[in-house]
Amino acid sequence: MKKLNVALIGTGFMGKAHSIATAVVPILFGAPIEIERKVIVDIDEEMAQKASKQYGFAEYATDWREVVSRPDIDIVDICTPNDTHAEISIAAAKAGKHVMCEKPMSMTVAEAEAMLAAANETGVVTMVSYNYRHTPALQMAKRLIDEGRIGDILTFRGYYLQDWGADPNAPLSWRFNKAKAGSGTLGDIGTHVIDAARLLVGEFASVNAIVRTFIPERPLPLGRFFGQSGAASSEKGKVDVDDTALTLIKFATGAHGSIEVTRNSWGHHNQLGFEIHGTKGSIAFDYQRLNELRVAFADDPADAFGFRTIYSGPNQPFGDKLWPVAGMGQGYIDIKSIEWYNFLKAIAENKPASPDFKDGVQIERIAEAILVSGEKGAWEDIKQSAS
Ligand code: SOE
Repeated sequence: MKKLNVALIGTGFMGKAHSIATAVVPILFGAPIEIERKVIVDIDEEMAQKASKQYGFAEYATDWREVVSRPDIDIVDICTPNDTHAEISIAAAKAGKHVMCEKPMSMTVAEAEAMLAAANETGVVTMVSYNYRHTPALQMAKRLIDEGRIGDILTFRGYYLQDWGADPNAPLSWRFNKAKAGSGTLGDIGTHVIDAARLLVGEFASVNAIVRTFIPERPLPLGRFFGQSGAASSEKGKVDVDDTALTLIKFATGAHGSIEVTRNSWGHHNQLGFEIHGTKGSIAFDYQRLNELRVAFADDPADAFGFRTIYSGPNQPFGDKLWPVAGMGQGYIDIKSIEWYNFLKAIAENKPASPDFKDGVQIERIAEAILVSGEKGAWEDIKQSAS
């Protein structure tokens, strides 16, 4: 297969992560397809130029529209704020480009459905960047579940806790603005746990949630900032999205569960995790200890029974391609690289990637149902089968 040229749109935090992943994926995995990091795009020319040098792209540009229609571009990698995902990815898919899109896929279910329809029209490969599911320990959890090692799943208890939003003086990033982000904590980080829950347990049948905004206004930011923190003015602006969502879940399998998400939990920096209890054992994972999977199997000898820890290494999924000794430590970039490896492999094999836009639509449906449930204070059923 010919070498494929990548255009990366967005030079912020995620642009940096995707740049490293696309640079190292051939080294770590032996690329399933040769790629060239061709052009990086930012509306700010100075940032685009700086990023092309720092992140190692051959060219830079300021207008994504010109770039996604270029005949020499094969893959469009969308790392921009949420309000641009639909427009860029529809244009890219219609131009026949494969699309990697940062999460959440879209601002609304309708947008996600339009993105999926555009991709279906041209048959391009798509992926939504729910990166945590590619963590080897989490993939090990999936392997154990699929092999029946913890029996039938009874309950899922998930969470994603961060603290960068806990300070009322933290500036009003676009992540607190409905017009830019679509929703708040739920879309930003809750969707990662929804993705993990669908992967490990299965489809959501209905949800019942408490959704709240703790800090209704914040200081306006002074200029653009990288990541979550930056200089702020003394003037304040309105927060019009959720700070937290606590959701009860009924899964289609009959299992039940809960997901708690907040960016207002002091001391929890980037803590995505879950416990899954089955008829024959339990599994626990916490991203702040991402190299560890805690397991307890009912048939372990009684005098040695209890949770024990599996350290990720060559015996876990993708571990053989990373580092040769368990416990050496895998990290964020390893996971982003696994994500890119899976995407490129799907393109090489002309198969759907996972999670793709179809998964993304279903995650948007669940997130929207959680917000509706929070408003109504009642159970909401989830529409199934994105086509
Ligand atoms: C901010 O909450 C954020 O950058 C999210 O947008 C990412 O998805 C998460 O991985 C880290 O935190």
